[in-house]
Amino acid sequence: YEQFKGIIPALITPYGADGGISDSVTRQLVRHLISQGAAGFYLSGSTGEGFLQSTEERQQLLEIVIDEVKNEVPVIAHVGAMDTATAVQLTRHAHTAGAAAVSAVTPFYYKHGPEQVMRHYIDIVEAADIPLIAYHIPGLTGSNASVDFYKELSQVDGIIGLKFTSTNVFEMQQIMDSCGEDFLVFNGPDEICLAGLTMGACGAIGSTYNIMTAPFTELYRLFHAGKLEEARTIQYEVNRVIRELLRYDFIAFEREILRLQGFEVGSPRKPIQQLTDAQRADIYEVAKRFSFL
Ligand code: NGF
Repeated sequence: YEQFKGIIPALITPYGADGGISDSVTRQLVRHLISQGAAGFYLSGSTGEGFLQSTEERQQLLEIVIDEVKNEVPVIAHVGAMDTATAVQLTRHAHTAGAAAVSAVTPFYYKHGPEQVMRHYIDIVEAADIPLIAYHIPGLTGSNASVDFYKELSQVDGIIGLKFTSTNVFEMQQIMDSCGEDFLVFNGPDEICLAGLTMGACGAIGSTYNIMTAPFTELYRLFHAGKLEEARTIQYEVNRVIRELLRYDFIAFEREILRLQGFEVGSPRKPIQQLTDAQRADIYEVAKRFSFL
């Protein structure tokens, strides 16, 4: 699974004037991000607003991206859903469409025990011949899946890794230590990308790579070249932007930066924050200060 490494944007989903997925802007954005160093794409996750889209839309987006990317970089389809049936349906489609892998958050809203969560993942992985990357994001799902749970999960055929979105780097390291070297762990929180790589993450999947692909790609390169101080300087720089981003909903903020850069990605779907003119003006100042324009 050498192909899964590097900096992978959790793609913002571009919407057109009619509110649907924009074919042309999606292609434009994906091309641009590849030119900045994107090592793959992660679709319809939190950043991609997968939970605010219909099953058909999630499938449509995947088809557009795969068609545009061809085989240049791997495309990971997030198929996570509250219900197993939808996740299975999306997995079968992702396989047919030619995705490199699928990924799924732990099922949310209802409180399930570990056996049910395990069953959910096994049903997904058995649905089609495509590798699965589990997704731990307790801040949003409320999941309390433990290190031991992931150890067991890593032994299931076809489950190749975990996207770990928590700033608990010790827990991340414990998962890596328990699951073995072949189990891929992706860093989730972009603000600690370097910390995650240092602990052994194979790469990083995150939202701010939609707007800062190039510096993070350089951070990744420097880390692997053993230039830790230079990598740290970049992490500090990007974190100054993330600090500004965290004053807003991250999706609203990133969409506005992309719009200012000429990508008409549209507004996020409600109830995600809709920016006021004053907020747009503020983000414009941030964009200027941090040389996005
Ligand atoms: O939004 C969160 C919540 N995390 C994202 C990312 O891990 C989610 C992270 O990039 C993701 O990849 C996805 O599924 O779309 C943050 O937005 C970033 O580090 C700024 O805090 O924790």
